[in-house]
Amino acid sequence: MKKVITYGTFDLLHYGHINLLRRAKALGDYLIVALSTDEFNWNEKHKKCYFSYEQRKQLLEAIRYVDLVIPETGWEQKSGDVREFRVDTFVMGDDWEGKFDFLREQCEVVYLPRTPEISSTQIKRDLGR
Ligand code: C2G
Repeated sequence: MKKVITYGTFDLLHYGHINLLRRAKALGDYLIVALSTDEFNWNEKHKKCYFSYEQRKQLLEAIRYVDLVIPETGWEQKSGDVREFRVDTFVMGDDWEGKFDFLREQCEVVYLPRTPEISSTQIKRDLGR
C-alpha cells in the first residue's frame, strides 16, 4: 500500500484544498493529512483560524481522498512522521517548493501547483468587503 502525507491548516476549506488532496491521493493508496493545531497555527504561523482544530479535522475526515488525520504540532515532526507511518510520498503545494527537500532521503517529495486565485485569506477579505 503506497502511503502519501501532506500538511496544512485547511481553514475555511475550499476547492484549492480539495484539488491538492485529490492530486495527493492520486499519488498513492492511502492519504494522511497532518493538520496544524490551533496552537501551532497561532504560535508558529501567526494564523488565527476561523474553524477550530476539531472542526477542521471533522471537515477533512469527510473528504473521500483523506484516510487519516493526525495533528501537526511543530515544524520538526515531518521526518518522524514519514518514518512512523512508513510514508512513500510527501506532498505539498508549490508555495513550499524546495522547503522540504531534506525529506528526499526518506521518501519521494512532490510539490504540486497551487490552485490560483483562491485562499482562505482571500475568502476572509472578500467577505469582509
Ligand atoms: N493550497 C493549494 N491551493 C490553494 C491554497 C492552498 O494547493 N489555492 C495547498 C497549499 O499549498 C498546501 C495545502 O493546500 O499544500 C494547505 O494549505 P494551507 O492550509 O494554507 O497550509 P499551510 O498554511 O501552507 O501549512 O508544515 C506545513 C504547513 O503546515 C503548511
